[in-house]
Amino acid sequence: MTATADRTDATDLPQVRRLVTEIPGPRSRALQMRKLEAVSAGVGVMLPIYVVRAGGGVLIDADGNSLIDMGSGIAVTTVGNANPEVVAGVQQQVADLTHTCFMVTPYSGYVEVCEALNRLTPGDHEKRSALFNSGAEAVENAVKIARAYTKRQAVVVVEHGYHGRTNLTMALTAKNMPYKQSFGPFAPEVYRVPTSYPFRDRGLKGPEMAQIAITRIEKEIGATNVAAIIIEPIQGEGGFIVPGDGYFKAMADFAQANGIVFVADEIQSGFCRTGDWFASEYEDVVPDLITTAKGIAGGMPLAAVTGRAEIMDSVHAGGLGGTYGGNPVACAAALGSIRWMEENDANARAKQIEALMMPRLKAMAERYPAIGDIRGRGAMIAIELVKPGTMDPDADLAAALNKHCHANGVVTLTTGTYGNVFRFLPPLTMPVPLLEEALGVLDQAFEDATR
Ligand code: PLZ
Repeated sequence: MTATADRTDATDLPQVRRLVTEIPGPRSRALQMRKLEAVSAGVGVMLPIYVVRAGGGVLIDADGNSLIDMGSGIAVTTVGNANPEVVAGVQQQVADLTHTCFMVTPYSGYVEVCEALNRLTPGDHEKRSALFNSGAEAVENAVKIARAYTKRQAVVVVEHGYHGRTNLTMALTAKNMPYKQSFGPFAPEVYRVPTSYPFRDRGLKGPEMAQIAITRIEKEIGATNVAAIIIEPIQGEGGFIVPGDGYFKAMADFAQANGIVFVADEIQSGFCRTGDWFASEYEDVVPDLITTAKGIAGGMPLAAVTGRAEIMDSVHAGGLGGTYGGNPVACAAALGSIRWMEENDANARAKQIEALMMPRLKAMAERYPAIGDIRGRGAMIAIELVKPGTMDPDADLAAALNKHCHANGVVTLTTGTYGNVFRFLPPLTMPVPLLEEALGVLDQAFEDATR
């Protein structure tokens, strides 16, 4: 652990938790008043501290508070916020040119990002990539590509899945509130089958859950009607659900045996988050298509679909695109981010974070019976909270812990269909002492909430 304990990661921000006002402080509160007057109420804010700088493992707010960042802006700033490699690439690019539209007059950064994606994603077959602006847009395009290739229409997703907020991806997303309520009608030809959720599957193993899902596909949809099966290897917004061993592989094998395009949505789990470049690798699954976003570009908006050349090339020229997809500045950020991951053994860092957190969380579970489950891999770890002695989700406790952590300078996130999962997504540049301090604050939060 010492290898990471004394690293500096080239941020000049002091790596400390330090509160100089209450949270949120007066400047943030004033900005939040303006937010209420200027920004749609539909755009919620979890913790209204207005951030002015960030790096390493901290966020600095407008009042000068320094908070520990245990969320990475929802798994985005994996390489650290304002990572120097990203900043340098962006600054150079933005001074050279900001935009041409790749579909009009191209530039090399786009091609280089696609080359990197083709090289780093699972499988050594020939691949192609296409770039977009957001995760939802990548998932939508994966569906377009799979339909064009298979000439089939049905899309299969799983319970607790999350794929975005656009119309098609709302249909693909499981949870109603807040994502879908009042926004229908949703896109047709989307079918949901069981996932593997070991904590709640009453002892059923991964392969058994896959068999239930497969039977549903065969009997209710018909395998020959299915264009794509889309699954997150570890479900993010659904509650950091790690499927039972064998589930993900069985679903991939079924898809590939039936001419169905198997799409791994690695938007949250990809790019070294779980201790592998892509979480699919854990079960040696080689997806036909893989969607990426978030961690790919150190905070700049970029997303991609990468996959088998014959599938990706089956779309007519001009069928994929968009004004900003693969913007040169976002591509420069991605190249900086990927270089940092390769040069700094990002996967080892994610594994170190897991090795530090797991025993601490297990020790807490001994003392706090509300911790029903601890799960995740690498720097994608969560605890599921229940009413002690039952399986009943305790969303109130998750909210109370979150509130305590926020008030004490640790930016934490909850997740899950039942809102009862407390998740950790630290940047891989998180200094070990800060990570330990954040866990100490969580421990105190449990003391307070369960006393
Ligand atoms: N697929 C697996 O995790 C985004 C959503 C936050 P976009 N997850 C965070 C929120 O409340 O909007 C996500 C994901 C997976 C797709 C997406 C969508 O990515 O970049 O938010 O569109």
